[in-house]
Amino acid sequence: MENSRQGRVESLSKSKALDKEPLASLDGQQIKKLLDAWSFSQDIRIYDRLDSTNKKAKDLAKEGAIFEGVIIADEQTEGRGRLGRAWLSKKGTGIWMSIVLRPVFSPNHAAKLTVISALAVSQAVYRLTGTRLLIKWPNDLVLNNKKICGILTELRADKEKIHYAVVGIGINTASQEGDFPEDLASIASSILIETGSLVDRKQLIAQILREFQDLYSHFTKGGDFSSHRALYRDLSASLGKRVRVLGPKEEFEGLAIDLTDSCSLLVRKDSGEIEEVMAGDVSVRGMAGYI
Ligand code: BT5
Repeated sequence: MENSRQGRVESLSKSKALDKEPLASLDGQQIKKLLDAWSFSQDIRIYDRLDSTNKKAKDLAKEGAIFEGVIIADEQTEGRGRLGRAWLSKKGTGIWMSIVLRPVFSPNHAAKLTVISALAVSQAVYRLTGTRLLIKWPNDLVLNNKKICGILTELRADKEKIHYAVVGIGINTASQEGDFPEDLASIASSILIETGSLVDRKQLIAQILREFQDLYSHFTKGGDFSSHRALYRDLSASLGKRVRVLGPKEEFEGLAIDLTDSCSLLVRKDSGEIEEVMAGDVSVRGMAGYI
């Protein structure tokens, strides 16, 4: 499987890549045709422009207007990252999508959704382009030390039950150097900039949903997360690196040594003490820059 690179990538000169294929001209039927009959991928809704696919997904899920499904936009005017940060989502330059799920597992496992999504994106990009995106804990995918993809998982849940989960995935596929403002230019990039290849967004969306479904059902049906964890370790850009953890209350440095089964990062401080860092309201920076 690892070698089944699908030749659907068109190598284009950067100027030619300006003719981006219009995502909005696709209808969900075309993506569905690439997929088998899985519950959440049977309801695929594509918009020209939304404020945020996560916001739309949450509104629809809350109203009961969508059970499980996928919301995609060609452009977001108010794309969101974690902690209210903004996510740049220019028209036609990437994949901005949110998956609505109704997981039956406990909210304690919610962080696994972000890991499953990160694995799905990395696997899908690899299958289509032969390029490996690495995972920067907890929710970034990087290539050549630049951020290519960010994931935002949001839940409506009480103590025992998740009412719905929305997994937002943003991937810069076709952004060009000039698309990023100054503050992002040193940390952000796209598949096109880094590889010179323009990946077909429709194919990539379908492949991500396929990978996601496999990884998700492996966990929900068998309760097994060990293979996800092993894959995550292989793809990690964080493990074995010195990191600075920026939490709401404290900041510290140490060596990122492992990922736990509940998707926390274990960091060994210089004192030898091991700290378990939970995803959520922390940021992690490498000592030599972003990674
Ligand atoms: C994330 O947050 O990385 C999660 C991003 C999730 C975006 C998707 S798009 C579809 C769905 N709908 C939404 O509204 N959101 C989701 P965080 O770890 O907080 O990182 C945010 C930071 O990444 C920003 O503060 C910038 O520094 C940087 N950033 C913003 N836009 C970027 C881009 N297009 N590419 C790379 N980095 C970016």
